[in-house]
Amino acid sequence: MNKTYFQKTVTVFIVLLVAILHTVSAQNIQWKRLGTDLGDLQLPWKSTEQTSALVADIDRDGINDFVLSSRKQAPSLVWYQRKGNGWVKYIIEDQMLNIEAGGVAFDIDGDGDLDLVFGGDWQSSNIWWWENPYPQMDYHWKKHIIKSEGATQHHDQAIGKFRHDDKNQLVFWNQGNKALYIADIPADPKADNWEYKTIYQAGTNDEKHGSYAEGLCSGDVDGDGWADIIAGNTWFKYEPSTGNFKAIRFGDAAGRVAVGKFKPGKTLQIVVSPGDGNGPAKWYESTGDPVDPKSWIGHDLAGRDLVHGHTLQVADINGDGNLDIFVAEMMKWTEANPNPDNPNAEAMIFYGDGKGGFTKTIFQKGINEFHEGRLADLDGDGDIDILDKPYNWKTPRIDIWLQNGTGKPLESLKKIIPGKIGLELYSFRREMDKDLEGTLRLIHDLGITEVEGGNLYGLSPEQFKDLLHKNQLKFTSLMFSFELYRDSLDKIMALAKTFGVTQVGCAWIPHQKAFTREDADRAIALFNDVGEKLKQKGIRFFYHAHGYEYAPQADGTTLFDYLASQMKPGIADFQMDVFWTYHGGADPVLLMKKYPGRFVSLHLKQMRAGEPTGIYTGGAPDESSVSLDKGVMDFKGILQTALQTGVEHFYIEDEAPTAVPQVKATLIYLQGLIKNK
Ligand SMILES: [Ca+2]
Ligand SMILES: [Ca+2]
Ligand SMILES: [Ca+2]
Ligand SMILES: [Ca+2]
Repeated sequence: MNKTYFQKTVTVFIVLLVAILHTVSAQNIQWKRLGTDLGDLQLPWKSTEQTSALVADIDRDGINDFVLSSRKQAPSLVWYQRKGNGWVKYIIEDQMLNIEAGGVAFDIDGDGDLDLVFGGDWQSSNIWWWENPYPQMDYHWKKHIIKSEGATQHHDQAIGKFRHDDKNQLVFWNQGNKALYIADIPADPKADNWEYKTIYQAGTNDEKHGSYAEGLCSGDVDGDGWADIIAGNTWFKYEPSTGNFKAIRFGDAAGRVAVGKFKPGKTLQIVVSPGDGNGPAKWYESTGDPVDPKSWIGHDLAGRDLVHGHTLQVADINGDGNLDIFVAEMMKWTEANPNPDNPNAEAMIFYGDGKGGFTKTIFQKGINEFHEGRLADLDGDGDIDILDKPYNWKTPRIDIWLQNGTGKPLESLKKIIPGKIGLELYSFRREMDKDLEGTLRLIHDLGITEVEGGNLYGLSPEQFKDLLHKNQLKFTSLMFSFELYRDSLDKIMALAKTFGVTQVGCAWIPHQKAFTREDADRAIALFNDVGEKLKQKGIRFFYHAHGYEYAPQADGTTLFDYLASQMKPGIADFQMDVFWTYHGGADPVLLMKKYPGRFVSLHLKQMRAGEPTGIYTGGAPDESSVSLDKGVMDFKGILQTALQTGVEHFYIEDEAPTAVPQVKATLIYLQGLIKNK
């Protein structure tokens, strides 16, 4: 056997093994189909042209609902409320409006509930928004006009803070003009006809679109902390100096777009699938500066051109902490043709390995038509399900696939709010320096009982403990330096005993410039050693990562992955500071899913918009901490995943000089998460 043959054989074997492992994990998902044809849901309407589908928690009960639109025949907009194990249908728009595919759910009027934006098709110059009647869910939705003149057809909308300030804008395609427009959400959004302006004019051939310019989403492509616009095969970066958007062509063929981080690093990757047309499904990554079009390279997903791949979604479908891609073709679009245009239409799931690799699986072939299919948890059990409505194949019709049926409903956040919400004392270090006793009293008055710390402000452990006790506070976690673990573990054990804590951590691994594998190895040896000794005393050790661990390595993993693989579970685990996780370019929710049971506690710390990520210094300005209700991360999802994955303690941390009022705002936000739930 020559060497090349041997290598090839080994490679083939590994590929097969990986394929088998992936098949098994994919097969562990038993998809349970529900549908209007099976009597699980009421038909939406009589219309045979079903255009868009959105998933959103319309009634604010913490479980997703969904919205469908149609044309040709009234009603043109309905929503389905998740109730018990089924859905109840409500009509939003009883007129016939010729609503186009696309649409977006967003709190347009800022009253706390999600409103809906949809545009008209080739027969209409309109874009509308409908006002959510919450809390009267069976009330009429009032319709408002965003655009009522100009060219027709508005396939796809997105909303975000694209102009680098606190205001949100609506971005929309207008296919009749091949133009991408932006409109500030006005101070009075109920006044008809918003002002809008062109940010991009699509050419005739250079987009390589199927039928027309389409596809729109938002995401922080370059990791500068601000949401960017991704449209067709171009992404748009706002230029504050000119007020314009720089168009950066990232891909050859355009179409539906979605973004996600399929491998570690600073930038997002972009997925394209042909919507109303044919072409490849590809994912694109920037190998250098994402502002440079030449830095982008594409990778084909399906191995062939897709036919009307109108469904494109990104989510962690199998819950392994790695993002997956769902792409599906249409089966029929020609109205006059009673038979399918594309009888062998496929729906595919590409399972990501978190390192830029994908395993293709076929979800359906030649059975169901997918058009604007959506991935979301539709039944509130925490796993990703699929919502679909065909465009005009066997319509009217809705299909829902529940992952492993409806499992155990997610636990209520009441389990941790307010009782388990503690405070990292570092947040109030400025106040404690001036008035230790008064600050501890303030913490008590905020309703907090559990605290984490390490600095005793010059007091003896007994004195500090007495002071905590006097204010009904208790240390549940203590932090010490790497050097103290290395040199004086007995001291740490004595302090843990005095304060009665069962968790102790270390928040920094000493290193020069970049954090290296050698640095990690030194830490692994120490953490496993002290972890064993602490475990014998009933104390659990954790390492608190600061972001430098998430830098991508040559093999597509991170040194955090390495730490997690080498530190022994139950002996040396982790505390997640969600700020530093995000700052290092990782996703707190995906990371908790990837390493369930390894995070013993969380630092609840929010990041302001405009703060760059994918930074490996472990340092940021104090002012970049904001209250949990502001900033870029969704703490509801983070807390829900924390509950699902076994996190035991939660400490609010706020490094800003305005920490006291911000922690107060954070506590109000957390109370809001359990209101009416
Ligand atoms: Ca609203
Ligand atoms: Ca950006
Ligand atoms: Ca996955
Ligand atoms: Ca589910």
